[in-house]
Amino acid sequence: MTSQWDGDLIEVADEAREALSVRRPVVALESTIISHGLPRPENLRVATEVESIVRTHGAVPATIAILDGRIHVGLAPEELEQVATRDDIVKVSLRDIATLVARSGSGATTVAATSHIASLVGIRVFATGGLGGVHRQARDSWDESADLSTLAATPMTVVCSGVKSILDVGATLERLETYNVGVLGYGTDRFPGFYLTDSGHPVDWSVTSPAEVADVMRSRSALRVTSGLVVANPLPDSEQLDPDLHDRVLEEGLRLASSRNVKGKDVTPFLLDYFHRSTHGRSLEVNERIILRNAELAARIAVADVARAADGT
Ligand code: PSU
Ligand code: MN
Repeated sequence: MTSQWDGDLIEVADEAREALSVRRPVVALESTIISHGLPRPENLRVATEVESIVRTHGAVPATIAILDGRIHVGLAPEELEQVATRDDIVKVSLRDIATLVARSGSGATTVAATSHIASLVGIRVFATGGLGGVHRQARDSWDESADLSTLAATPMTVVCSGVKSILDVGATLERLETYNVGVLGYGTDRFPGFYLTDSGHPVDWSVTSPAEVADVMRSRSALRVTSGLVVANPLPDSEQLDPDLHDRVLEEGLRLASSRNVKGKDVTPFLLDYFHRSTHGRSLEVNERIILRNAELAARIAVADVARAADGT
């Protein structure tokens, strides 16, 4: 593959580079979830397990992060450990990448930043837990994640379990529609509610196999649809967080965030941490399950996508 990116800025790990050059399946993974979305030390264990589940299902994992001014696509084990343990890792959205690189800083990439970099190097599938979205009270705060506007312009297939209930799910779905981001329910016609199986909102399209997702990806490419595609993968009912516990903790967390005047990019990490502590780790277990299931599905979609391309069908 001819490199269309600056090799001084972006370092694609050997395994991912080789896979991309011979069109073997690769799955991008974000790093904000490791540095800011999960507590230590579980974060490193989960990040490692996520990579291994991608491998088990036939794809090469490429976790994306910025270390000392270099953008890494695919991390060696000690680099993954740095992302999970260093205190100077900042949360990096797409707008921050260039500044951080120019200053030789280190950061963990959000869905927006990860999608942009992954797309630049030719990766088509990305797994995460939950997408950023429109915050509650966005009418006053204007807080809407750049994940949405980035997916408007980035042809990435993102496997996630919807958006966290700390957000305004209905408004987020409306914005995804405005931005031409496709949404497919995987085995469901309901949009998942991250910790909960069903957010209470429907989706227009549902699919039941990785091959079906690959078909949609192929049609989108052929039609030059350059926006993203969200594959919304719900937890089975039996594995979701207890809905009563969920509603209670959510209400308390939102009240605390507002009384402590938590704002901007700190809101999501604050509420996630509140959830993990207030459910005594139960939300963390559910969160882990979600990420692992999404990594598995993303690997199977990447495999199907490559198989479709090889068929030429
Ligand atoms: N949702 C989660 N866990 C996370 C995030 C979202 O359940 O860790 C992270 C992702 O990296 C996402 C980012 O891209 O938060 C969105 O942050 P913001 O709302 O500041 O754009
Ligand atoms: Mn925000």
